[in-house]
Amino acid sequence: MNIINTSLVFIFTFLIAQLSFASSCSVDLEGNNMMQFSSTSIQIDSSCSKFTIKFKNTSNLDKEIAGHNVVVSKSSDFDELTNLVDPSNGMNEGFLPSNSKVIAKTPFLGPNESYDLVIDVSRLNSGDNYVFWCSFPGHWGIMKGDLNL
Ligand SMILES: [Cu+2]
Repeated sequence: MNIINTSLVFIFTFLIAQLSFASSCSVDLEGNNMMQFSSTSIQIDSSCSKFTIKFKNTSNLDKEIAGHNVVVSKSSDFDELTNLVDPSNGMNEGFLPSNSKVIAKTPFLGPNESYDLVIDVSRLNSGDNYVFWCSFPGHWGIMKGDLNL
């Protein structure tokens, strides 16, 4: 009987640990009508192997006029990457060419569209500073936040 009780406690503790682990490896993020993200800072727990930004565009503007997306890069690569933004690269690419300095990105989203952006945490170093930003022309001056491990 004692063994069974001990086993149940162990299994229960394990399940709770899994649940809290899962909840800490994702965050909800919205982009709105005012060209603002709902958060300006994202902290990733180093125990996460993958981290998901659950992004939703709550704006009512068509994505061709003012779509929103999320790009993750090092802070030090931000200027170089924003200079590469060109609509000829397409909405699905966030107007960005293929570039190894882009750690993760979503397509541009229109009203009420959402996208789960999965970040490979092994690509982040705890000593470096990262940013998440919207690569729609004119947006990243405001739509930019810090992301750290
Ligand atoms: Cu935007």
